[in-house]
Amino acid sequence: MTEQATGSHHPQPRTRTAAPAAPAERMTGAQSLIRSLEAVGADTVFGIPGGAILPAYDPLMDSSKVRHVLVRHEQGAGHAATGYAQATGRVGVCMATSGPGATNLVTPIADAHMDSVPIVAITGQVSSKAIGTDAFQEADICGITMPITKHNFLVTDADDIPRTIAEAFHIASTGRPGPVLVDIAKDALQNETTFSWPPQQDLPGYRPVTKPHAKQIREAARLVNEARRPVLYVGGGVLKAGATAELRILAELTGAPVTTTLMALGAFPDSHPQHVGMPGMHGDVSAVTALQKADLIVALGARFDDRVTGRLDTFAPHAKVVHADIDPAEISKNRVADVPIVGDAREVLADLIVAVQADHEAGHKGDYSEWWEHLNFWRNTYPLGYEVPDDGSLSPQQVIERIGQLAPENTLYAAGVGQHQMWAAQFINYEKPGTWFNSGGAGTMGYAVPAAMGAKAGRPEATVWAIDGDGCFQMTNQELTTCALNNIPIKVAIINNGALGMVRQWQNLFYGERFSNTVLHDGAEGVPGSTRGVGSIQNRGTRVPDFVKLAEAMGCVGLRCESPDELDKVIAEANAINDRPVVVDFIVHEDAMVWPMVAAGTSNDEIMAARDVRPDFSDGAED
Ligand SMILES: Cc1ncc(C[n+]2csc(CCOP(=O)(O)OP(=O)(O)O)c2C)c(N)n1
Repeated sequence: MTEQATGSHHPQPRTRTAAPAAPAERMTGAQSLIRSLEAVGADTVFGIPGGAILPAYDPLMDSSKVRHVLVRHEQGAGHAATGYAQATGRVGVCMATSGPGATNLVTPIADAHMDSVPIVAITGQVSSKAIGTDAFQEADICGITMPITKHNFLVTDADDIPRTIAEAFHIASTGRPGPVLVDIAKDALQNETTFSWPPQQDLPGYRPVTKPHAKQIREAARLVNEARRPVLYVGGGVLKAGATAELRILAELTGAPVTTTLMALGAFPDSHPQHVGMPGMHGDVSAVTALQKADLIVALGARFDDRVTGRLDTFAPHAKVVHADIDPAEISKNRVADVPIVGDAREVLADLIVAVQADHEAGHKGDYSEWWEHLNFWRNTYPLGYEVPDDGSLSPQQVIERIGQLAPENTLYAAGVGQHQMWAAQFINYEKPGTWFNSGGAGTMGYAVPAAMGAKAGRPEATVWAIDGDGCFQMTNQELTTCALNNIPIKVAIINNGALGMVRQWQNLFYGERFSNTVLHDGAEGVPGSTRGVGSIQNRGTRVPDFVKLAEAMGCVGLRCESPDELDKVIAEANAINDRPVVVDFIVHEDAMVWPMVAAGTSNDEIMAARDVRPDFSDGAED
C-alpha cells in the first residue's frame, strides 16, 4: 500500500448510496467491473479503449447507469475526472488501456495527488502470464504511479474485482482524498467469476483519524483568545471537508482575519469584511503581511506550501502555530506546529467553536482592534489593481474581471497555469465553495479545458468558464471535440497574449528581458534589432493557430475580442450560447504582469506591490 495519508473522511457524499446486497451471479470479470462501478455510484467515466481494457468496454456499452465519455487524450480523461470530482464532491473516474494509455494518465494522477482530489483511475494491463515479459503495450503503471497515488492495486484474479473497486473508492474519498489506481490484467477481465455486492473490504491499518483531541482543541482556543494578531490560514482541506459553514461561524465568533489559499478560494466569501485576501507569491499584500506579522497562525487544512511561505526561515517570525490537518504527515512538515491537531476540518472547527465560546463565557476574549487597524491600512493602501493599456488594446485583468462580473450566478471556473490563472484568482470574486478549480500543487498547463469538461459533465446545470492561456490551451484543447460531441457546452476564454506569459514575466524581471523561447506568435520579438513584434500585440504577424477557426473545426462557436469596446458584448454573446461549447479568443496586451509578487526564494517581507513599489511596513504592527 502506498498509503501516504491516514487522515480521515469527508462529510459530503463522495460516492452515491451503495446498492443493496444482491445474490451472487456468474459473469466475466469485465462485467463484474461494470457492475461494481454501478454499485459504488459512478455515473460518469472518462476514457479511451485499447487492447488490454477492451473486455471492459464491451459490457460498459450496455450499462444504463454509467455514462462513458470518449475523450481525445488520456490526459484529458484524468483532468476531467478531477474536474468532475471537484465540482460534485464525488469520486471522479477515468479509464485507459495498458502501456501508453496508462502512462498518459500519469500527469493528471500526479496533479490530483498534489491537490488531494479523489479520483479512481482504471487501467487495463497485459495478461497476468505476460506481465514482466515486455509484452506489447506493457508498462508497470503501478510502479510508475507508486509515489503519486494514495494507493494502487494490480488485479490478476477476476474474483478480486468488486472488493478492489469498493476499496479504491473508499480510499480515494476518505481521509485526505487522493487518486487511486486499479490496474487489471486482461485475463482477469476475461475470466469467469462470481459477482456479489457489497464485497468484504479488507484494509488493515487504514483508519483515518477524524475526531480531534480535546486537549489540543482547548489549547488552540486558549491561544486564539490570548492572541493580539491572529490569522485563520485556510487551505483546500476546508473545502474538501465541507467545513465552510463552520469556518464562517468561527471567524465571526472570534473576529479574526481570514486568508484563503489558491486551493481554498470560495471557502470564505471574498466579499466578507474579515477576508484579507489570498496569501502567497501573487497574493494580496494584506494577506501576505497579515501572516508575516501575525502572533498566531491557525492553519486549517493548509500545508505551508513554499508558494505561501516564501523563504521558509523568514516566514511569520513572530507567530505561534496551530496546525489542524487530516493528514498527520503534513503537521510540522515545513513549519513546526506549537499545537498540532489531527482531524477532519469540519470536526476540528465544530469543536473549536465550542471551546472558543466557552472561553468567551469565562471572560477570555481576544481583542484584535489594533490588529484590524493595521490590516485595514494594508488593505486600503495596497489593493489589487491593474493598468489599462493606453494603446487601446485589451488588458487581460479587465477581461477576466468582466467575465466574473457578467457571469450568471453559480458559475464555475477552471483555470490553466500561468498569469491568467493568477488573475483569475485575483479578479473574480469567489463567494461560494466549489466554484473554483485549478492545478495548485502541480501547476499543470493544460488542466483548464478538460477539468472544465469534467465539471460540466458532473454539474450540467451550471455555467462553466475555463480561463486559459494561449500556451495552456494548445496542450489539451482537443477535448473541445469531446465536449462538442457529448453535449458538454463549456465556455473557454483564451487570454491570448501571444506568449508563455508567466515565464516571460520571470524573464522580464530576472533574466534581463531576454525572452528565450516564450513567444508563441510569429513575430520576431526577443531577437535583437528586430522591429516587429516589440511592444503591443497589434504588431504581430499571422496568428498561428487561428483559435477561432480551430474552435469552429472542433464543433464549437469561435469568437474573437480585440478591444475594450467589444468586451461586454462578446462576453454576453458567449454567455448566451448554451447548446455548444464556445471559445473566445481575447487578444490582450502582452506586457501585463502579475502583481503583487514575492520573488521565488525570497522572503515575504520583500513583497512587491507592483513594479518598483515596495510596501512600507514601518508601522510597527508586530511591536
Ligand atoms: C506542463 C507544463 N509545462 C511547463 C510549465 C511551465 N510554465 C508555467 S506557466 C507557463 C506559461 C503559460 O503560458 P500561457 O498558457 O500562455 O499562460 P500565461 O502565463 O500567458 O497567462 C509555463 C510554460 C508548466 N507549468 N506546465
